[in-house]
Amino acid sequence: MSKSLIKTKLTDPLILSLLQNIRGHRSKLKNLISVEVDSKLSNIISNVEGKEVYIENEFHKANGFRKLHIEVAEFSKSLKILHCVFFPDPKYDVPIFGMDLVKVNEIVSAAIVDLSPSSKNQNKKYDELLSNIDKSVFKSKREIPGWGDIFSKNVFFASLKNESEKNSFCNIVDNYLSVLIKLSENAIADFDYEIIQERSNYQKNYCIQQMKNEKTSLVLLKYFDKKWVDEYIKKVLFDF
Ligand code: BLA
Repeated sequence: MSKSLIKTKLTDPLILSLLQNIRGHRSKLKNLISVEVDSKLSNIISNVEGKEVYIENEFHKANGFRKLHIEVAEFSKSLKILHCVFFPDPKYDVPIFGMDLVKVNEIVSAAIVDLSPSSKNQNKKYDELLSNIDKSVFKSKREIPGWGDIFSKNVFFASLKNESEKNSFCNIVDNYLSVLIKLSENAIADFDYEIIQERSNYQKNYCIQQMKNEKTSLVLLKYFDKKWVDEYIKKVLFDF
């Protein structure tokens, strides 16, 4: 069994329920182990008035995954973020699970989830299942920005306006994770160098594109200097 490192003082019910769900799915992975990371980068707390920061990270590895990362963060007691990326081990034909939830006071301005392709010939067995999930309740779907060509055609991106939309988003995340776990259970390691190389390049591109999202760095730059932010983005969020 792995330790849950996030002790979270966050009491946000939506973030806590997503966190619980993600951890539940993660616990089904074989050989799950937690990975220790320099505590200066994993737990970041500052109480300077008006500039409060609270960031907690969990890192694990498991069969089929090189890095399972969950982050919860709160800035100035008003901006709350749940960020999660499960990077597959490039030996396996498993997509990249990514989600981001951005909540300002009670408004969820951005809720995004995807199983993104990790190679040109990604296993498409579950595509139909993902596109059949009912997404009709959402009133404020959002457009994927230019850097988001890394996402699949089933990427979901919306603002969440009410309880029913919040619940539906939790269901979508749950469904996407169920598919991910199934795919990873059935995956067998490849040893073909070219296939592995191609998958590594896909992950590298995924990270490079994510780093073009200025909204991530702009928030961090309000609280930390540029050197720290660059290191955090390259080493903690989107390393390859
Ligand atoms: C948007 N990300 C945002 C926004 C903020 C952050 C403030 C703007 C909210 C909005 O447009 O309504 C900030 N996100 C963060 C910070 C961290 C974070 C500070 O994770 C971590 C410390 N972003 C990801 C991942 C995905 C992602 C894994 O980190 C998707 C799988 C997506 N975030 C994403 C997208 C947007 C966003 C698509 C909207 C960007 C836009 O519309 O320009």
